[in-house]
Amino acid sequence: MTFVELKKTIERNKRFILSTHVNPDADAIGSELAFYYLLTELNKEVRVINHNETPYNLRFLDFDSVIEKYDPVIHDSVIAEADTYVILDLSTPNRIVSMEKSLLNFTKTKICIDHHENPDPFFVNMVGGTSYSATGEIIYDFIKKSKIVELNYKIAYQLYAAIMTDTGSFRFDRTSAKIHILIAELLTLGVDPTEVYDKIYDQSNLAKIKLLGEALTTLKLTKSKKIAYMTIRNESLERLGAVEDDVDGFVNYCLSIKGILVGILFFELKDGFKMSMRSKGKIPVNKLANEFDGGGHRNAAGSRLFKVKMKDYIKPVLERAEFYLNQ
Ligand SMILES: [Mn+2]
Repeated sequence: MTFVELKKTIERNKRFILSTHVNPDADAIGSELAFYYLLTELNKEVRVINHNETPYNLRFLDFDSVIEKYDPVIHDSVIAEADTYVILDLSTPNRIVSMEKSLLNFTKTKICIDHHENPDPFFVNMVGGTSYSATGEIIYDFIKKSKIVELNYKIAYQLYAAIMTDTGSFRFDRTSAKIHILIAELLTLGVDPTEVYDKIYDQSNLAKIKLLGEALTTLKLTKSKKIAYMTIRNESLERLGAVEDDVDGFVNYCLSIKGILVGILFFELKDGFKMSMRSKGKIPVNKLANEFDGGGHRNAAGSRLFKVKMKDYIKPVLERAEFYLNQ
């Protein structure tokens, strides 16, 4: 679907439902809210309904408290009365989890705005594509090219959070000159980059940082010195008062070591364990994850195994990781 078609669809319709993926990140929440402000400028009726509650470090983005947590009793009738269902930052219906049925049953206009690979053919009206660094960048382009609304501070604030986080603070490989130019425009509209970064990233609980400290003391390299791995015992979480989500991002410390090409975090759970894998360049950690019932992308993958002991898997996983290193 082109921007021209999207603009026409918006102009023709009145009641909109917006939703995003499970465990929403700042691109998910920021894109939804930017699109919400765009639609409300045009006097549309808009409801933003998500499977999850907004994570605590992203609640500041929802300064007008518009995001609702999906409850079929309340929302199924609201969705049935809408004429347009827009999902943002995902392109496979099962990633809205409890809301999937409401989307599959929706017979009126469905629109998907996303930048992930391999969108599900279920979505006929796709906007965006993999050339975009973030869903927020698609919305920026749409606003600029269609001139559907004027860019304002509220929209710019959401788009900044979306694009800053999805580009890894402007360092991932889709960070282009164009991104920096559009970011300059967002800052001109009054967005404070120091404030947004601090609110998203510098709000950790003490327990999380203590857990990171313990994880880092377990860091080891394999014989090739190209693979770094860490282990976290379930006992540590309980003792420190940390939660499963606190472990997000720890694996990246493995890749921050000079010469390391693959990083693996082994994370023990009550009924099994989880692995997070990261790699540089062409090393396919998704293939490694596949061998252990997992999956993902070439440079970021993972797996969760039930009813097995983590210690029995560390050696075989590292051996297979060495294999992919040498492919
Ligand atoms: Mn995204």
